[in-house]
Amino acid sequence: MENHIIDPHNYVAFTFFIGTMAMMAASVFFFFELNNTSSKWRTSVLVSGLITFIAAVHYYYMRGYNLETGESPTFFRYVDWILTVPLMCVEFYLITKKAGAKIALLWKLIFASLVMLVTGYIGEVLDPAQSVLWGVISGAAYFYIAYLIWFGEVAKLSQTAGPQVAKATRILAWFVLVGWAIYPLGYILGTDGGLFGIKLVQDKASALHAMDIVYNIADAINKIGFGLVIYALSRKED
Ligand SMILES: *C/C=C(C)/C=C/C=C(C)/C=C/C1=C(C)CCCC1(C)C
Repeated sequence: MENHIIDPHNYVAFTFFIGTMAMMAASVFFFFELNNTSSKWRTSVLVSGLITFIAAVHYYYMRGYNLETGESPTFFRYVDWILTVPLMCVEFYLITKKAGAKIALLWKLIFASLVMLVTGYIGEVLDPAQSVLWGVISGAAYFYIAYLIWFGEVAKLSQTAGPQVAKATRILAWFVLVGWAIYPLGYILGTDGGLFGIKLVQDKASALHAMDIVYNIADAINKIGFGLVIYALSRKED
């Protein structure tokens, strides 16, 4: 059992703590703002709040788990992602729906995100000896999602949904391309296979610490930032 007090040099515990606080604050913000959101955008802002709320609950748990065991809460990390990433797909569907997005597009995005996350979990936990292979499969699903958003159906529909939706979709596309790309970096740092056999951090404990810090930073950027883009869109267009 480790100490229950966060050492200021324990960046893993600290980022879990600050992550919890940030997700909680963001949820309160999105939920309270629902009252002054036009009915057209209310569901989208609600989903932004659900994403940060689900993360807040997981972060609260993961923070305690990490503090008590000193270990990486990988299982709950993936439970969080498997709930929140499909909700981000719902956001893309909702903002392009007015331009005619079909439910099939939503299922495509959700299916690809499940493939991305399940194969990532297999590589981290169930078959770590093949972490490079599973990482590549997960990466392919990730690129498919990025493709749909940058050049595929999401991009095309957003062009016909008015200038504000087009602009917001472009910003969200950058989140997916750059913000989401932070996660494979965490995976490369934390798994034994490293970057096609090259291990960036040799010591296993340090590698896992680096992975947790990278994932925690990525979550804050992607969940709160993503929600704020939707929020900003809801203010510009009614
Ligand atoms: C709120 C949580 C989010 C936006 C999580 C996103 C997670 C990813 C984009 C994870 C991607 C991965 C790869 C592309 C390859 C290696 C394995 C993963 C699962 C870390």
